Amino acid sequence: MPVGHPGVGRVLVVIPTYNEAENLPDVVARVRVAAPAVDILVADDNSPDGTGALAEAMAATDPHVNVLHRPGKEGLGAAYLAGFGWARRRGYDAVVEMDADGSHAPEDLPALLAAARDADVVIGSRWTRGARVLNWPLRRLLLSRCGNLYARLALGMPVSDATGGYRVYRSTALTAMELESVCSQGYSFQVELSRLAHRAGVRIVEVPITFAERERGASKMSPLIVAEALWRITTWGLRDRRAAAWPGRRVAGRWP
Ligand SMILES: Nc1nc2c(ncn2[C@@H]2O[C@H](COP(=O)(O)OP(=O)(O)OP(=O)(O)O)[C@@H](O)[C@H]2O)c(=O)[nH]1
Ligand SMILES: [Mg+2]
Repeated sequence: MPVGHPGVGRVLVVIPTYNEAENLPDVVARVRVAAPAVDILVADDNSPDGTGALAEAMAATDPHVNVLHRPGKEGLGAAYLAGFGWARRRGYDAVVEMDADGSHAPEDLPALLAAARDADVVIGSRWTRGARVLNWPLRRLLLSRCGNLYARLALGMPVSDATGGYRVYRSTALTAMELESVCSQGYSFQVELSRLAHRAGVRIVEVPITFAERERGASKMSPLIVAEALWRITTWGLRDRRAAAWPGRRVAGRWP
């Protein structure tokens, strides 16, 4: 009898949380209905609103739900890396990234997992044919479109939604991706992982999703997070160009 999801294996959905008490129960319940065989790990950064305790209560009644309590707010990237490590130590075959705010519809998860049968990384994309983005203000649409255009041009990646955070990674891909070099704290984490996957030569596919603006709770998006992404994408782009111009030359440190 095969274990987990057909063609993919044992799947862990990692949901990073910071003050998502209003959203988490609904998202967890929807994941359990949409993909009953997957396990869930809530990676909570000691949310002041009690999200961690709420997750603990769900875990107490459902063996598919687990909680990773982290000491304090360290950013999305650190929470995901801790979740990936948790999955690796327990032998999961694939890890899913999903936001807790309802923007990533759990109902799209079966399509992402189906695509993972023939791919190493599946990106739930807002910017491929068939995708829908609901209730996003114009400034967020523009930020996402321009950010993705810049990332694609700077990094030369054939990915239309490099900033999207609804993804499936096969564990073999994560192993190939040099995660120890990851330095992003905020949402540039998604671009950084796209770049590492592209550089590792793993198979990346994009699947259209329906993305909706959060209805409850506060966004953690900030000008600092946008600035980090811009800075890092520029740095990686310059570094890649320098490496292409002088192949074989050793590049010291993190500066391009
Ligand atoms: N553990 C942890 N989770 C975080 C942190 N920052 C954000 N998150 C979670 O990461 C997910 C995405 O955060 P959001 O605030 O929705 O960010 P976003 O989706 O880029 O921005 P919006 O479109 O404005 O919602 C949510 O589940 C957050 O709770 C953090 O520092 N630690
Ligand atoms: Mg969000």
